[in-house]
Amino acid sequence: MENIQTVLDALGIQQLNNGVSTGKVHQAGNGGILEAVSPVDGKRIAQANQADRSDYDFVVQKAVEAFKIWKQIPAPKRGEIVRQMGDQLRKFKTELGTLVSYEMGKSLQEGLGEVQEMIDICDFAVGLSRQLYGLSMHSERPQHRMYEQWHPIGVVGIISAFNFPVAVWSWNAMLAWVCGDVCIWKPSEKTPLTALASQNIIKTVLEENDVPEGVSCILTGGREVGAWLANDPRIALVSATGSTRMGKAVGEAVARRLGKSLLELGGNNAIIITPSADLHVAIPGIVFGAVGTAGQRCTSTRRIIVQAEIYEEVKQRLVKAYAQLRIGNPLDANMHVGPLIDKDAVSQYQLAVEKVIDAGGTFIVEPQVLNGPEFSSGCYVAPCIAEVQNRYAIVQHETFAPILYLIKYNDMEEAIAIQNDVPQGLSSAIFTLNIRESELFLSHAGSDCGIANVNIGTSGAEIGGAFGGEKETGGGRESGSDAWKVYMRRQTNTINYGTALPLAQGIKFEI
Ligand code: UN1
Repeated sequence: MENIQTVLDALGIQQLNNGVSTGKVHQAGNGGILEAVSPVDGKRIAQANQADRSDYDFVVQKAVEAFKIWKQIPAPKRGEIVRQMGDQLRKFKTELGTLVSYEMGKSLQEGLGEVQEMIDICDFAVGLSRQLYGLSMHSERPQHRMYEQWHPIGVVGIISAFNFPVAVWSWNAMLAWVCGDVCIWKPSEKTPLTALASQNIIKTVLEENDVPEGVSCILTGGREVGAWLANDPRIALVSATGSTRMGKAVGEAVARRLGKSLLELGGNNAIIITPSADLHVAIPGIVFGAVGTAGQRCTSTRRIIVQAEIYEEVKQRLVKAYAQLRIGNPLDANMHVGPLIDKDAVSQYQLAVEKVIDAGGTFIVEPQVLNGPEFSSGCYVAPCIAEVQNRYAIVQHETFAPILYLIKYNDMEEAIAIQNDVPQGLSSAIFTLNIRESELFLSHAGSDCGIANVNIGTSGAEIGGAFGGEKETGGGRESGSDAWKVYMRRQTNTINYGTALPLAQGIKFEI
């Protein structure tokens, strides 16, 4: 593919890439070769030399040293450097968006959208660099002043997933940098090239601003690199995005050493469709949520909970909408749905389909693994819909594939109970024009998720809000609002500007 070669050249990606970077030194790791294969056409794109333990220790040492310098640079000055990174990302938006699409398999539109999220978080972080506010309190003692301030926390380990191979890093790194932290990124082993390309894009900014070596590090590699980060007391915060299984392993290891973790894990996101729903808005919302990124977002719509009176109509409309879907090369703007990430994901899709049937579910849009020359990678599957019961074990489980479950409800309390009755708690939505229903859904008696939307779907969150969820989703929040606080340590300060030493709580102590 000639076009892809041009993109790789522009992004500095070669046939064999240095998989270890301190921001200044980009070197081959000693951990063996990591192959990047495109799910679009099954072709090997390029490879990287991944990190072994000695590379890991080399990088962590650089990061620890860099933190000593970086934390002393004023936050707005760090923000200025992040601003320049945003400008670089603007320049390379088309190339990086195209590589995201080719290496990961999401549509080009979504690949470009992902780079846009990176640009947006840079802008957000620049503003934030002047707004790392603490509170001041009134002391109970005369001539005393109390306030809290936020200090940089240290080295941040970022473990990201293949589905948002670069945006999730930027949500973490851009905030961490303005907060005064340094970052070590372990990208998904399924998408190393977009990570190395992102580092190449910001490299000139690091150089031109004399940013200390170690502020922006990359360690490509598999699960063991994540485990090293999780177990290492030198890593102050481990931010991990991915499966609940991975998050539990990371969370346990970090907790064992009483470190800090930010976990953003699986979702099992539902949309409630009430009788007053505007179906012209709801149907595209459902379909985009369920088939966008081939159902591989953590916010993908997995369950539709429909009121009995309109159940048949919604079902028919969904069947009709699914019949229009075009599946194929995601770089072709005419396609709605690209491939799954790899053949293993296809097996998971097939396994889930079997489990749905075994449990008693009925497919109303049939599942299928697609064959033929345009699907030669073996990673393309048909988005499907099954009528199920919420209690089925497979429905309780997050399958990273475009399988949509249809569930019937009678009254609103039942709908909310079904929505909440899964182990995960990331994103949720309701389509209604009834203010009582929407307010109930948003109330403490409503959705138990970190994200609850009205008249929009479950995916496609903006960076300005805090992103994450409850229960097995891990409880962490990334991106907007006050998510920055997890990247800093809080310090409470009490200052006595008087001539006496009154004690708190009125305690008398005289010597
Ligand atoms: C993810 O799938 O890990 O809300 C993140 C969305 C995106 C982020 C998804 N902005 O769909």
